[in-house]
Amino acid sequence: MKTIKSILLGSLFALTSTVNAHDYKVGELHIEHPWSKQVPPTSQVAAAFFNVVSHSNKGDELLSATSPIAGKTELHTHFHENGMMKMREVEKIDIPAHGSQALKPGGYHIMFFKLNEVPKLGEKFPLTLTFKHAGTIDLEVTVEEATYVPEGMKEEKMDHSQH
Ligand SMILES: [Cu+2]
Repeated sequence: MKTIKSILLGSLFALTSTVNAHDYKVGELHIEHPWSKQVPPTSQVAAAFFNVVSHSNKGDELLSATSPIAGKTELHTHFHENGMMKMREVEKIDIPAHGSQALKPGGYHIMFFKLNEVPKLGEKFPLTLTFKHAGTIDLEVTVEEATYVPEGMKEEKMDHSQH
């Protein structure tokens, strides 16, 4: 009975694009549900998030990201300064051996500038990631609602009005 229920649930999720989690594999890295937070149609910036799970014996590094939607794409982190949340570019994002690294609102993220097109809710857009050891992978980022909270972050309450 449990199996049937799972299958039914599975097909239900497959039909509903906005809650359809999708995973990618590059080398020994799994990239879980790349997503972007919906932004206003006039926005000049957007951000993308995902979880990276490593099954490798050695650490890796996310070195760069590119997307046709943006004139410029950077790896970013958030930090607190004088009670304000700010962000800055980082050279790389470490992926620990046999561990995971979450890109999420309020933490590491992919930042898109000079948008050629503003991604709309329910759409997907291409993103290319390059890792030091695992290499390069093309994936698709799903645009989620502004209120979307990823798995594993639902218990956290944080202000991430920027992204
Ligand atoms: Cu940023």
